[in-house]
Amino acid sequence: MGLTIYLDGELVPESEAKVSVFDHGLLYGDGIFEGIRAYDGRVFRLDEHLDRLYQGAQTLMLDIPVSKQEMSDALCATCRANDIHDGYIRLVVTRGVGDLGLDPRKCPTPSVIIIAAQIALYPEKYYTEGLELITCATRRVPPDALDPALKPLNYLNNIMAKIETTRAGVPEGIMLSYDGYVSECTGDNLFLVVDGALVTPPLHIGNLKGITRQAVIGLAEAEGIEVREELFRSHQVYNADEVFLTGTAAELIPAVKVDGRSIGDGTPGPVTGKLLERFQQLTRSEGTPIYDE
Ligand code: PXG
Repeated sequence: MGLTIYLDGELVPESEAKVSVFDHGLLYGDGIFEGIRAYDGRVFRLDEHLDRLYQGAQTLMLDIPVSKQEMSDALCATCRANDIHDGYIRLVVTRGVGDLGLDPRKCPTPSVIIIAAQIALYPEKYYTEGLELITCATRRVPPDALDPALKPLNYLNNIMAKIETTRAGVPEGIMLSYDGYVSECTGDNLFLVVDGALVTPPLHIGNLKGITRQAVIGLAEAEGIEVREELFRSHQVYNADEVFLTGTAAELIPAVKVDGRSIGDGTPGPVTGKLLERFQQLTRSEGTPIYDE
């Protein structure tokens, strides 16, 4: 049985959820998206995801045809239609149907798509044993070329790096900024633990302001752990006490080997473990209710 999809104001069966070949989301990657989690019948940090989406739309001069409240209602209705309590929600806004030129003015109506599905969780051993990472040759798009605050439908920069990690036989990889500083992973933010403090690259070098990143920073501060946003290179990663990734799908995943160097003692570290536990408590203690409570 297929899913029920929200498409432009209607809930339709997956088999009828189709977009035009003239949609500029397809022709040019002109559009934006969010990946969101539901835990135990509630949507985690929905307002933050909607703020990021609507701010991206403002920058792209993309008029989302529904208000934030209507979007929130539509997203919860889509979850209910698919009986989602714990799941992964993909929210997509495309520029809509236009002609074969770039000009967005030829696309009068953006399309809104919401997919609410069961989540394909990462294997348990990622959390218990930790990941091996490589540093990718593909550099992150510089922030003066495309603002990293956007989550554009064109993810080719990240996909090029993902192809490298797959060819190297590892699940994730580190992307550097154009001038060689550590930026983030292909679909996750990156943190180091150094002498008990958390260190993560600042947003201005071109990484996404991840919702999970922000939540983890808040949790660390609440635990009395010092958090610093600073620039660093691969050397600091190789010599960190702990390394972990954050993302909506990943939550927090430890990395224990980077470019063949063991991190710390080569096993997931205690600070990562503590923050993962706190994050899992957080996801189950707040959120926008999908069902009447
Ligand atoms: N950096 C990048 C480049 C991302 O795409 C994150 C960080 C983490 O952000 P959040 O807000 O989720 O904490 C992302 C988001 C996938 C996949 O299938 C991952 C993302 C988006 C789409 C697909 O791995 N990551």
